[in-house]
Amino acid sequence: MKSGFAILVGRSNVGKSTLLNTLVGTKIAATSFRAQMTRDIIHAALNTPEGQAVFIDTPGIFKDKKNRLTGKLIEKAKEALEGVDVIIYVVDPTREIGDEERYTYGLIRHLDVPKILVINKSDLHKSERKHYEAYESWAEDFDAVFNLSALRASHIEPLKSKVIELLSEGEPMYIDQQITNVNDHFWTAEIIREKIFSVFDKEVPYSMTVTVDNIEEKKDIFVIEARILTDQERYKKLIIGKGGQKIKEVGQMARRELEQSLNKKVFLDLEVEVDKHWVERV
Ligand SMILES: Nc1nc2c(ncn2[C@@H]2O[C@H](COP(=O)(O)OP(=O)(O)OP(=O)(O)O)[C@@H](O)[C@H]2O)c(=O)[nH]1
Ligand SMILES: [Mg+2]
Repeated sequence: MKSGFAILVGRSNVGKSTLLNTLVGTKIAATSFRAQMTRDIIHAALNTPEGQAVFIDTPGIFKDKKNRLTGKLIEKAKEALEGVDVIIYVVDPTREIGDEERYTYGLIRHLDVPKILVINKSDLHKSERKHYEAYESWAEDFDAVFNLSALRASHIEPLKSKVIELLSEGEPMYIDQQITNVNDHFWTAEIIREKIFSVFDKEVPYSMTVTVDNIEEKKDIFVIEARILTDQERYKKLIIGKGGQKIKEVGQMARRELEQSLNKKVFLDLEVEVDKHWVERV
């Protein structure tokens, strides 16, 4: 049987997490139209008759903002590259190849591991994918190139087959029903954080984290206790909103998605706290 790790790397927002979810057919990683959604290394295993590929989602490389969070995320992505069997380098053809892309490519270029180039967002009109040819001209540095849409799940099968083909023989890493390193608390927190990314703009998404303290399954309802931790009192006020309007909106969006996935009613107890040290724990 084939077995191994295939890592998804690239700039922030190119669609790595969307691709991870599409590859395994279930939502494991949170996604957002805002940069820097992913902050952790997330595994999702794909089992096929030929073997198992464990896809690794990583924080996107983001060079515009110099802050502690960004520095930590880049370090995590770099560390995750160690010991992988295949690199899937994901690019967004709507964005120009600039310093950030060259820096990102520089992280993997020298690695002696099979590399696949994924030019994502093929569902968008050609006129939006202005830089397609520029990325495609890198083809000779890669073992394979795929033009696909992670969002629409189009042209995904050839990528799966290629990854499996590039893996060596070995035992599967994830067995029984387990396909991910993500536990219920983490996953629930990510869904809530995803909703905060979609409700708030500017600095709020980058000034907070979510932690789930308790998940209790009762006969016909899940009772979930979670906290949003944020840097400053003024962000706490923004997150709560006038008369609690904003936090209510976040809570409702998260609850709806959680109920759908868990197939059960959810009571979500969501609090906001100031914690200046949350970044240290990322
Ligand atoms: N049109 C289109 N949009 C896509 C596609 N794949 C991802 N997106 C969108 O691109 C945005 C970023 O997607 P993510 O999957 O969160 O990107 P990421 O690379 O994981 O981002 P970070 O976690 O910040 O590094 C979201 O709005 C997605 O819906 C695609 O194939 N087509
Ligand atoms: Mg991501």
